[in-house]
Amino acid sequence: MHPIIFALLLTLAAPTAAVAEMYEVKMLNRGAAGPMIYEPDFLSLQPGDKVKFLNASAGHNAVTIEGMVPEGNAGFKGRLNEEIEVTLDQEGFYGIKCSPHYAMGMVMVIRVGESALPASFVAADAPERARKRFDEILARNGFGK
Ligand SMILES: [Cu+2]
Repeated sequence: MHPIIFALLLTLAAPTAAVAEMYEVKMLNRGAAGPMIYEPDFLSLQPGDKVKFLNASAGHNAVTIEGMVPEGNAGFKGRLNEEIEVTLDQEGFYGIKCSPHYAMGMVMVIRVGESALPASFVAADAPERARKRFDEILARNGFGK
């Protein structure tokens, strides 16, 4: 057999490695579900997948919320108008807020892996409107009380 064809067959036979996915989240002044919103507001990822936050409207950012990241995780902090791109390697739930619009309920949830919703995530301190949106997002995705 020609060596090049042989090499090609070997490549085809090799098991396909898990390819990291890239997800995009729009930061919006107004979305289909209301004002000051991430679209989508929930993502379920595999460890190693990436998320990029897009400036669909100006004046937003994406920051992990204290007490709403997996144990020992440093989280991330995008600057205002920064289209931050993050790789999420650690399994668990991540609560994300827009700093200027946290009190208006601009939050989202990312689940990495197959982990269950930790009680600490539900108990973490959040402004009333943010908490209400968290509850709604979690319930809609099967993590309700
Ligand atoms: Cu915002």
